[in-house]
Amino acid sequence: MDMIIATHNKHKVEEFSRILKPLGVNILTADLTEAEENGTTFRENAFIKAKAACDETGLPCIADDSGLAVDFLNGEPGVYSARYAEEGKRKLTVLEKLKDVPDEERGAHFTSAIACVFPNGDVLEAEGHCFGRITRELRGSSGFGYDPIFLCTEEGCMNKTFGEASPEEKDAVSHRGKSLRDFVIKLEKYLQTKEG
Ligand code: ITT
Repeated sequence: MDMIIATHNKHKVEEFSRILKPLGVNILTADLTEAEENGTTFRENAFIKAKAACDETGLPCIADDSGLAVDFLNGEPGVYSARYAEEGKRKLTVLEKLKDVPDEERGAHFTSAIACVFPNGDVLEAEGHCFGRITRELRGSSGFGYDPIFLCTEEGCMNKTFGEASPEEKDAVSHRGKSLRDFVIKLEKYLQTKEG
């Protein structure tokens, strides 16, 4: 099935296509108006983006709202991950804030909330998390955003940052890999109910 992704982040388009194509969902992009992300949770913001895109296109639209929560910073940057500190200095700001923090207190996790809105008003939602630690310096240049400072501690990508991991290694354990695989299970059930 074809589905429009409501994002202005080209890295998300790449990851969605990579993860969803083998599962039978073909991701399309559209020139969409940027929605105001004024929710207070990942879930609310994912819905806002998917609903705005569906209203604009009249087609099923899927969106991701995601971010990094650092334990020592009480969950910051969280839903503000894309707007945290100065552009170009986001990763370094996190490293600086954790400068004197010992390894065992550097825990962090990524969250990805997915919302898919259909023109008839139906909504499917899914969520995924990935756990790790904040490094002491930038490591690797793959991926995007906070990837070079996120040291994954999950089986399959253990002790590699997402900046050092291959796309396959990241997708296997990442918040977005998990949320999208869960989404596809829900989508299949939803489509079966519709047909039946
Ligand atoms: P759209 O809203 O247009 O989809 P965005 O980048 O603004 O794009 P979000 O509001 O969901 O998306 O913010 C997510 C931010 O969290 C993103 O810009 C990164 O800084 C960070 N982030 C999310 N997933 C990440 C990942 O897999 N690797 C590294 N950083 C990630």
